[in-house]
Amino acid sequence: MPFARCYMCKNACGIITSVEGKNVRVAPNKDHPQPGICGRGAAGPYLLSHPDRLKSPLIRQGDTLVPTTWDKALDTVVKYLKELLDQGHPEYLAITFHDYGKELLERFSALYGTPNLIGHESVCHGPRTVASELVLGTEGPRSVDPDYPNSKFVVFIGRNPLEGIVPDIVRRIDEGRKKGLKIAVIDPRKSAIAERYAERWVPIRPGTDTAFLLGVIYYMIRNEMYDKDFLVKYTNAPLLVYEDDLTPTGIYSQQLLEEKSLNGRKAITVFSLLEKEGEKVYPRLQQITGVGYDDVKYIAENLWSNRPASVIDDGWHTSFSNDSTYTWMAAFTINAMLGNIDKKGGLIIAKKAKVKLYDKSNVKAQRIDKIRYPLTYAAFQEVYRAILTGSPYPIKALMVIGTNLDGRDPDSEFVRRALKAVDFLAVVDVMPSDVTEYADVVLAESTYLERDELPLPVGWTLDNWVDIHQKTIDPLYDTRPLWWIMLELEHRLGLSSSTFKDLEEMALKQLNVSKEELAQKGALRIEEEVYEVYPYKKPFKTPSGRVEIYSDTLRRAGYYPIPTYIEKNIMPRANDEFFLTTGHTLYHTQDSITFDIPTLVKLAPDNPVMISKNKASQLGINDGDEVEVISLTTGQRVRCKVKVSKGIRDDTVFAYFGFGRHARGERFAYGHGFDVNSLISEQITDPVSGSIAQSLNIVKIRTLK
Ligand SMILES: Nc1nc2c(c(=O)[nH]1)N[C@H]1C(S)=C(S)[C@@H](COP(=O)(O)OP(=O)(O)OC[C@H]3O[C@@H](n4cnc5c(=O)[nH]c(N)nc54)[C@H](O)[C@@H]3O)O[C@H]1N2
Ligand SMILES: Nc1nc2c(c(=O)[nH]1)N[C@H]1C(S)=C(S)[C@@H](COP(=O)(O)OP(=O)(O)OC[C@H]3O[C@@H](n4cnc5c(=O)[nH]c(N)nc54)[C@H](O)[C@@H]3O)O[C@H]1N2
Ligand code: SF4
Ligand SMILES: [Mo]
Repeated sequence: MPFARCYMCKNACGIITSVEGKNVRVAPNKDHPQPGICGRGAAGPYLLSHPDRLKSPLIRQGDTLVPTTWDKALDTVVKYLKELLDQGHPEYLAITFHDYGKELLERFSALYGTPNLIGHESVCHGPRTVASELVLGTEGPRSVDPDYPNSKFVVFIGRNPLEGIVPDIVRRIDEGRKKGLKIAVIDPRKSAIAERYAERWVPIRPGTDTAFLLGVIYYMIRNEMYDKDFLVKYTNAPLLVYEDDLTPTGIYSQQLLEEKSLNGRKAITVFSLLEKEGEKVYPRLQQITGVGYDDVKYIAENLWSNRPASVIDDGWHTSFSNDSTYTWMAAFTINAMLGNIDKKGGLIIAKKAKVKLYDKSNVKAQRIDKIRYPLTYAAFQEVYRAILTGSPYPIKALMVIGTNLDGRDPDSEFVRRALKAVDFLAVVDVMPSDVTEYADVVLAESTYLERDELPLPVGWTLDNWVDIHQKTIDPLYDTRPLWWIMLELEHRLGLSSSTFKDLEEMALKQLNVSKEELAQKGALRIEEEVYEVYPYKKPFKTPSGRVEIYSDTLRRAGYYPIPTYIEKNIMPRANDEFFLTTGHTLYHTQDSITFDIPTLVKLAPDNPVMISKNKASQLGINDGDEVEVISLTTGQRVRCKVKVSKGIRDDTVFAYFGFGRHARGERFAYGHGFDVNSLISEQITDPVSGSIAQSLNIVKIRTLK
């Protein structure tokens, strides 16, 4: 029976598949370190016979897309890409994707010579990832994770693992709870985890987490709740910086809290500077965050008394505010103050291998989003702007691989304008999406049950595992896997003559596993220590090798170098105005194929806007009423139903994202719910990570009576 990864979302959990008669079945692989399966995964085999699926490549003929051959589809793409190469501007091609295919796309971009492989992160984990790069020298949410099974106290900030799930993370949290793990949740809405698992729900005002965490830091410093040894030895908390321009002196003090004169200038330790940042907001904490000192005390004291088996979770979807990078710098700083890094029950730096499928890069130009946001992980809105304005340089061709831009990114009108305006658009997908409607060429991918893939490191483990993905059946239609498509493009552009086997060998070598053994077991663990490696045996991959609470990288890029709260001028100003917040539902995957699967549509058919009981009664709104929601930031409006709830702040409304599909090719999805991203501006960003401040948008709710 084939070992496979589930690709009903991008978590790639381990499954085993089988064929029984005409049916393909999927089941959890219990021997995999990250076993599937959730409801969305269980619905996966339906894709094979889905009436809407893409069955062959398509090419644009006037207003419609018509079936074509692979030769014609690929040659059309190659012709356009060759023109850009001939003009000496490979950077005019941008490619976007969502995790899946990363290694293949990194290779293609490097060989072709475009720096503009830009993912989805500005609407997902951009802020926590830039913070984790700066402070810990690690990367995305899979590169550090709490040791939930051994933890005694975990704080989740705007994270709801019971709906934004990875089944194995839920299992690990449950394992911890059986052993007494306590949970606190900071969220404007009483999310599923706040409702079902939390001892304390902190209903914070959207966008103000940085102030809250600086309050926690201030309380901890004032009450001497910090691991002095860890901070002195392994962080730059004792680094002296000049107070006038915050440049580093290069000198580490023996004390954490110190101010003194150096070379005729005032110098201050990073830890003292941090205390001052806390002091700035502490007196106004309640006014800024809408929550109280009691919450600060509860969180600080539980973290401290359970250390090092206590942790602030490292977050996932975190693009909420205009200072979200500082939120996560503050969160990582608190973890360092607890001395929990790489400790049992604390915050673990995942010990993972990496796969890189190319040696030499032909990239010469600067990545387009890095011009405005030099430290960004990805800020794809800069690509739309470049398409529409030609500035800072033009983007003429776009390749979209397994991501649905219209549903994904803010300001749907802006996105659609750019998709219409781009000179050439190629899309690789398994289903029609909002984006395929704009495509010049659609490259129909085989579903995950019909394709082999490269061996890769397993995503959500703390230790180093590698797994394999084998196809269950041959493609039912004229579709191809992504690796085949990318290699064909390479060949036809004269960039390589590599085969799948070559890439597979490269990957196996880097992962240090044999194909035979992998094929036998499905997943293999590569022996490596998990606990107490960083920073005790190996330095952090930061410039100083320490935890960088102060970042000179930030300072040199023109940003404030330590976590600081940025004052907000965006807030509801009238009784019918609210912060709009959004998030993920259990029954659907982002803005993806699940919305077009009838069994899942039945479970979650639309997205009512959630409003507090108190506010509903003030405005005369009842549960189930239809209202108009008008965005004061994009000027767009929608109609939807209301869900009245006790579990949300009075100044905030919430709706699940991913609904309101525009593509008529998706017969079951079309017409269900509304598109929250039409109400969210692409202009309000976190200037450090370039991520969208999704929760700093104000909507007006109008009754229709
Ligand atoms: N079933 C299912 N599972 C999924 C996904 C899916 O779509 N469906 N998607 C996957 C992906 S790509 C991701 S990134 C993860 C997402 O997983 P999470 O990050 O856990 O999920 P979200 O639903 O985005 O959670 C956002 C929470 O933040 C709150 N929030 C909004 N604004 C603020 C704010 O300013 N401050 C604070 N403190 N809280 C705020 C919202 O109320 C919401 O509860 O889930 C993954 N797993
Ligand atoms: N307002 C608001 N906006 C959000 C969010 C939010 O909570 N609120 N969440 C954000 C988050 S966390 C994320 S991660 C993004 C996600 O946004 P996306 O990246 O767009 O979401 P996905 O579901 O990963 O990708 C969907 C696309 O992948 C295609 N697809 C599925 N399987 C395959 C396959 O095997 N091969 C190929 N080639 N294509 C496939 C689907 O048909 C669909 O077109 O959205 C973000 N946008
Ligand atoms: S979380 Fe669910 S849908 Fe996503 S890969 Fe795992 S089993 Fe599949
Ligand atoms: Mo995400």
